[in-house]
Amino acid sequence: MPVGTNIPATAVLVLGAGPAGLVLANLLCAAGVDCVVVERRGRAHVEQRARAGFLSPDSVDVLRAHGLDHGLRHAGRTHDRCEFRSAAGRVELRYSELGRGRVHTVYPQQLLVTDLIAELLRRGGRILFDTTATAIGGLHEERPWALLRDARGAETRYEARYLAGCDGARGIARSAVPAATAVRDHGITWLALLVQAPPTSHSVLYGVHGDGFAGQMPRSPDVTRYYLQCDPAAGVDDWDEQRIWAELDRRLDAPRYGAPARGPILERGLVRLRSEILDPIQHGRLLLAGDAATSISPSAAKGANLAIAEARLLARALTTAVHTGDETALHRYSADCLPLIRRAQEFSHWMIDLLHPPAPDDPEAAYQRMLRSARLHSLATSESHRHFFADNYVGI
Ligand code: RFL
Repeated sequence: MPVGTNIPATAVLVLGAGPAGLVLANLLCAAGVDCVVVERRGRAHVEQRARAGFLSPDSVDVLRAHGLDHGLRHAGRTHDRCEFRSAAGRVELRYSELGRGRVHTVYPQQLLVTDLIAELLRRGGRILFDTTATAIGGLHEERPWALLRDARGAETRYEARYLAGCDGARGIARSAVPAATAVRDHGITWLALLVQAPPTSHSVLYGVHGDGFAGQMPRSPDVTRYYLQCDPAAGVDDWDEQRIWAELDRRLDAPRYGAPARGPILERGLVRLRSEILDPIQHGRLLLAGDAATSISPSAAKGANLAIAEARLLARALTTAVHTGDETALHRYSADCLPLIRRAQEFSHWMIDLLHPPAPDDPEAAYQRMLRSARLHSLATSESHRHFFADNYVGI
């Protein structure tokens, strides 16, 4: 805390209480680095926001090593297989038997966020809920700052030695980094559904259908996520329940393999597949992590895992900088993260190409379809392709 000033201050001001911000703050707190998390939403909202569910072994290792795996140990379920269904039949990959034999742990993101908040508060960390960072500045000065507006509209200037931009793909932090951006709008939209029903299969199901992708991912013993590729111009209301179940049945080939489990639809939303990568992911004393640093399509379940990996690297670099004044690791942060981000992007893109049919007006549609079936054939028949898949799917 600064002496002789009314301006509140901390060593690290973390913008955003998603997986990136909360893992970072927990690690900083455990290392004795003073930090404050600012979250524009209320606690109940972030603790109920259902998104990702698949944690990589690396993410689980980070959480375990830092005492953040209590809930995960009790309610997380290991998951080791996925299945592609297409007109050519089905290809099952048990990745516990492939690559390095590693598996996913299924643990819904909202439960992880709930655990991380509880643990941070237990460690004495501070979170300002219902508080929005409306501006940031002083990034090249000793004391960068953020302007914070609370739920009543009162504004406070908050200072820190470093700002961590963990405020997601639409936050304010990324726009303050004058980075080169590489962007791809895939022109693909998914209808994302959360359904009160147990998953029908032990596998993640990928329906590789000529009319569009359909997916089924387990979330908990009685909740399943479904995805349906839909017309990018469509709205959520264009899909009534009858149409949703009919399309899931068709694209996941219910006549051959059985119908996906039905149940009340708890939540529905649209996800536009868009990828963006910033380079660098830091500017002065502002450092980005998670979706703020890179937007990645959910096709390969990499977003939350990247967020955790970056938070770990950032926590280490910030701890050294705050405790010793040595900023060497901090200056290298972006260069350390980018190879990881690029690999995750590349594999997600590989998945996007595999899962989605070419656009109807694509003059090279026939060629694209041929590539898709060759890729599926390789996964069915080539041991090295199966290992490549397992390594990238579970790893990175
Ligand atoms: P988050 O989780 O978006 O958190 C950012 C937080 O910042 C807050 N915020 C602000 N706070 C203060 N001031 C401001 N100005 C602020 N602006 C924003 C927000 O309220 C929010 O709480 O980002 P973070 O921490 O980087 O975590 C990233 C992950 O949430 C994201 O990558 C994943 O959810 C992506 N994702 C998946 N990732 C996986 O690894 N596996 C999956 O299976 C998976 N499935 C998914 C997904 C994302 C989805 N959607 C809807 C985006 C499924 C879906 C449907």
